Amino acid sequence: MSKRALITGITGQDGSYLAEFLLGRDYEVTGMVRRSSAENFERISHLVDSLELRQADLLDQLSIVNLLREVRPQEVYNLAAQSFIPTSFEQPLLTGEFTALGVTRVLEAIRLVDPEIRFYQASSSEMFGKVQETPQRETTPFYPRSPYGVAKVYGHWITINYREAYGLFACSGILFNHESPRRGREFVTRKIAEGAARVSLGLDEALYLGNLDAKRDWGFAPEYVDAMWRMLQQDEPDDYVIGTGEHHSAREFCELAFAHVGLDYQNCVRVDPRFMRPSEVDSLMADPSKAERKLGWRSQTSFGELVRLMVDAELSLLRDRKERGSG
Ligand code: NDP
Ligand code: GDR
Repeated sequence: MSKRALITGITGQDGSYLAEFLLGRDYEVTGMVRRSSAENFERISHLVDSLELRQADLLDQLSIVNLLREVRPQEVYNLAAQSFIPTSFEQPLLTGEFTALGVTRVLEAIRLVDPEIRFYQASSSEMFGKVQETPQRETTPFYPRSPYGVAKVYGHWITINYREAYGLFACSGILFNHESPRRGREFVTRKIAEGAARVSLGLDEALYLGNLDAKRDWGFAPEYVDAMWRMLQQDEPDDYVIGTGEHHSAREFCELAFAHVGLDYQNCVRVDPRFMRPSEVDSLMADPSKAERKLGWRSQTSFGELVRLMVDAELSLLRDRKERGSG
């Protein structure tokens, strides 16, 4: 019999790749979506016939309890969150409600409906913030630098607490940045990829960015959802750092992206103070050796390949749009 999985945040980048991954493994997949005046299924439009989508909201406890009662999943992947760091400075309370307390609401629902459910929490390298050691591993102390990072620390510890207090099979994946052509347009990799494509096609003159010296450990998102699934297939619940083990600056991303379309980024990129953050995370780099040892997981796509595939995806999107006469 096939397993049932519930994904919160299925309309997001990771939710769409995880749904594809689980459907490929014969799971019945239900996605939790929040009510909106206009459908927002762009990333899962190719999957909607194979999925069940149900409305519930991380802000509404009873809606999550009822959803679990109706779906009775064996695995729950909690990917829903307010995930954009600049917004967390502007809306710190709402970010806390979604990204921190939302985790407890899902855990409480599991405890009430079926404590056998296996639970995955989308934790983040942003918890390391002002890093206390390099590279960062599971035992590195946290020092978050944004309301988002603080909220994720809460989500991480409440996951561990429910594991220890109630014996839930609850895992926390501390994922470093992972990107793809499905990344939200406001995140720096997608913004650079789109900017390089637009400048090369003469649609824009320049790209405006913030701190080019920030360094991140950037991997390819479809590979990271495999790691989430592997965590829930282990004999014991645990926490894992997932990343490439390398880091690169936003400047290097620009350099490679613009070079890929035959341009020098120095002539095309301008720094705009509007995109600077009140407190920044300067540099992150994973030590993913535990995941490699215990889950048999390692990243496959190099930094250069990631940059090129993202720029190529933007170029073909813009060309398609031009052919359809819409922009
Ligand atoms: P996205 O921002 O692309 O997706 C977030 C998802 O959460 C969307 O489906 C969104 O729905 C949903 N959501 C937000 N608020 C609510 C709510 N109140 N009720 C129900 N659903 C809600 O994020 P990613 O796919 O990139 O990331 C997935 C998770 O992993 C997030 O928790 C993120 O913080 C975390 N993470 C991401 C990393 C990355 O590099 N991508 C790294 C480490 C952690 P809607 O479409 O309606 O807005
Ligand atoms: P991040 O991703 O904050 O790491 O969070 P983002 O792509 O937003 O920023 C990465 C770094 O690039 C710098 N930067 C810019 N960022 C944006 N968005 N726009 C710009 O114009 C720009 N210029 C420079 C930023 O200052 C930053 O240092 C992502 C999210 O997916 C989180 O949800 C997740 O938890 C972490 O990755 C791991």
